[in-house]
Amino acid sequence: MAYKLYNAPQSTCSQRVRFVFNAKGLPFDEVKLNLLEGDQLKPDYLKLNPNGVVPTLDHDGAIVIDSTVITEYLDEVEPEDSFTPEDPVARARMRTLMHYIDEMPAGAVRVPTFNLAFLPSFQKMSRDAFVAMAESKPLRREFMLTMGQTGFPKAEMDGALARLRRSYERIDAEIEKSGGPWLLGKEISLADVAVMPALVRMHDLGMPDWQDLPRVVTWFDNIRAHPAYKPTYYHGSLLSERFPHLKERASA
Ligand SMILES: N[C@@H](CCC(=O)N[C@@H](CS)C(=O)NCC(=O)O)C(=O)O
Repeated sequence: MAYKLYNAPQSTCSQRVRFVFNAKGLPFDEVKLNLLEGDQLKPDYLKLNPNGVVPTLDHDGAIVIDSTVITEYLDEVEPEDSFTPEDPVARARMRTLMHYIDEMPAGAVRVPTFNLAFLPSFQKMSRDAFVAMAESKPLRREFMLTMGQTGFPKAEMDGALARLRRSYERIDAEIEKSGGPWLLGKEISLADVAVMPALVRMHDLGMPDWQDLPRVVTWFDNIRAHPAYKPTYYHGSLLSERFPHLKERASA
């Protein structure tokens, strides 16, 4: 059973998969792609993942893409230390939350990420090079062109931050409903793993806008204390560790 994970240290979607591997104590080979240099858009990689994004899992030659699909796949083929409830109703609830998370915080977090962390790199490019790079992206072409080389406008940024805030409130409500400490109750599930990187990212960007929600504060402390957290967020996995201009933003 050999696992090869094509991913990127700071990629939020990759962090979900690394967390599950680490929590299960499964060895995996990591192929690190440089997303700003366009490794994810090279023809050989596009054959594996036609979306031109990370992560991609190669399991003995079987290719699985999309981070939430990969985490579910891993939990099926390596059921020990399961992240999936046995009860079908609870399982459905977990999947509902995973869909919500992809729709809301995971999508919204890209706006502050790009504006605050990646924009300076894009601003160094010529207009032609930037447009060519944006147009080569199968999934994110329009996203990149909307951002342009001046960044997302304030209304877009405000909208993303509002969607993130509503997501924290939803997490709070879910924990209250389940009794916590995790989203579905006593056991950590793939829904917790799915939402983790968005909160870690906003904390890293110095905008942890959930300090008035004690259940979310505790959830965040708990996930950072999980044994899989440190190996997942090895040095270089936080944007503030890669982009010196973010250092002063990041809180301790
Ligand atoms: N739905 C996909 C989204 C993957 C995704 O957006 N990956 C980002 C990094 S977190 C990426 O590879 N971006 C490269 C690009 O935009 O060119 C998943 O969950 O795997």
